[in-house]
Amino acid sequence: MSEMKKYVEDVLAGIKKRDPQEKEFLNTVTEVLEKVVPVLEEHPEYKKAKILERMVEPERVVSFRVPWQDDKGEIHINRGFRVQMSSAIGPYKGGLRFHPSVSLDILKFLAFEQVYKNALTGLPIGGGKGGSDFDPHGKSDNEVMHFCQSFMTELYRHIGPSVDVPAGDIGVGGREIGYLFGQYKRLRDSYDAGVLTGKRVDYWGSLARTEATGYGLLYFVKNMLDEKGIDLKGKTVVVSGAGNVATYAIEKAIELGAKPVTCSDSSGYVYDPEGIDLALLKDIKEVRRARISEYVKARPQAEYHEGCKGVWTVKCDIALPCATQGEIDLASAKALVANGVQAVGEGANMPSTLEAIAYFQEQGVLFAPAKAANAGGVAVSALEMAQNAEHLQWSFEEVDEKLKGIMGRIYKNAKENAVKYATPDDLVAGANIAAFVRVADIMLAHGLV
Ligand code: NDP
Ligand code: 2IT
Repeated sequence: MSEMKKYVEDVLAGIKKRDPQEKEFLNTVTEVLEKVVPVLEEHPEYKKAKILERMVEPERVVSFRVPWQDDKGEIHINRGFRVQMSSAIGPYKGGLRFHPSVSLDILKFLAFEQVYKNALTGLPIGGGKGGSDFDPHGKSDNEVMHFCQSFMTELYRHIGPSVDVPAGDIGVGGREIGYLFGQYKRLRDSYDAGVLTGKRVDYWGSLARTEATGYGLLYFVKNMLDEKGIDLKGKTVVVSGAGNVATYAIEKAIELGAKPVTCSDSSGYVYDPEGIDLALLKDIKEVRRARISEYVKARPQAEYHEGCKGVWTVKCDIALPCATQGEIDLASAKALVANGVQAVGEGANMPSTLEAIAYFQEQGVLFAPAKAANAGGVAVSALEMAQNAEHLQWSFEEVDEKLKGIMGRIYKNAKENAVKYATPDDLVAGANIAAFVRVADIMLAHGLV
């Protein structure tokens, strides 16, 4: 075994030994480190400076109690976290997730991913992630507000426009960002607009931020298909999720002439052979905050199936997982390949297991990895920070054009590094290497910190 392969294995073994319960974190670190062996060989200075050991240890982790009272007067205690993984390139930047599955393990995985995703955008942002095991499903606006206020009452001391800038993720959208911002502003007595991104556009939010992750995913996938001479027009697309990322991936897919036929939530999935009715989807999820099963009441030709895994058995040309981590396992990958899938674009963070990714790549499926393909959201968050700093708001078209340019550059960068260090279509290696080198070089420039 080469010296650098051994170095990577030792670092991974160290994580396993220290934090054996952190399986998701170990998965994502494994994906990155195993791919960067060729650049470690080219740059022995990284090992000498113990860059890997530093990268896998968060700069800071904050964990706190979040007490709140529901509408009936009952008291609940949730857990809040912020993982500040790396400030090498800029203030910590990354979303907040409110979901019962949130744990330190999940947030360390997401924060680690975020560092390299953010590096790929080319914008001045470090990486972090936070959230709570609070479940917003079925809560009233008043309960969500009280929870957000309590959460921010601790978080505010750890964030700021040049310190750490949270945004949304699963369970955190414009409504939650509004309540969080209101409480931050009250506690600090200062209108620091750039402390959070994903704000509503009527008070310092960026146009096209809501659309950015889904649109960016389609821009990335289009770059990948164009290079192979494959036309997105007329392609059947299977999408999972029915939240922010899925909705705007569906919107852009339709705009580009493709036909998305599914969407899902954690209860089940919808298959609409005539193509998803976007207005209906938005009405159910954004206006009514209802379950996706409602869809078939208005579209009798559509089918609703309990359980979300079945979505990957629907025949398609392109699969876009946009719900959550680990949703495509090896069995689902095999079902997709057996049905002739040509490309997979990850809108969610780490939606494919490592085995599923390996299978797609072995079978010659074009694969767009999450940290490159879903970077459009955080990229427009960084543009929101820029607009906030100059007290201006850019037009939708201006932000969308910039987003298109950024996604094109991320694709080109990942592709060039795949060609140079791996195999030409291995965008997983290409993206990881491009991001890793940027972070590592800046860490070296900052000395031992
Ligand atoms: P939303 O909360 O808006 O939507 C999440 C969707 O996924 C919902 O339909 C939800 O269903 C479903 N879902 C969530 N958890 C599970 C689960 N455990 N099993 C099955 N379905 C589930 O979140 P987003 O759209 O913002 O986020 C989706 C993914 O995209 C996440 O992986 C997130 O990290 C990633 N991402 C988000 C970005 C953003 O800007 N928002 C940027 C980049 C990546 P239900 O309502 O039933 O819970
Ligand atoms: O996973 C992600 O990139 C996000 N949830 C968006 C983070 C951000 O700061 O906009």
